[in-house]
Amino acid sequence: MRNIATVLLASIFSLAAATAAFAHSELQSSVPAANATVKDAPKTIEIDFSEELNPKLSKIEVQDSMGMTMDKGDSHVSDSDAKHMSVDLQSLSAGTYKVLWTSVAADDGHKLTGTYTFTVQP
Ligand SMILES: [Cu+2]
Repeated sequence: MRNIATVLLASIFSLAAATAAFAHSELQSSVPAANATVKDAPKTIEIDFSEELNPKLSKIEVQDSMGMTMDKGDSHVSDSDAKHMSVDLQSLSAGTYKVLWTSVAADDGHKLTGTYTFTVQP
């Protein structure tokens, strides 16, 4: 009986761990896409996440190859879609840019960060 209880408890714990992992808000897709080369300089960065975001703590920043800020500092989660975040960009010339995102899941407050680059090549 004791063994069954232990196994049961173990499976409840691993289920809980799997559920918690789902609550992390991962990057699902972005425009421009990670590692993309685009002809026209984008005016915004758009990212869709796997879970609803905390709008106060989640953000996107964009830097040029020198580490200069190239976004307009207006990163925000969409009012109509809490999984969607965007930021407006200054005018980008040819070059490679780095997108740095921070997602904080609305439900459990778990934080993730990530970066990717894209290239503007008119
Ligand atoms: Cu989580």
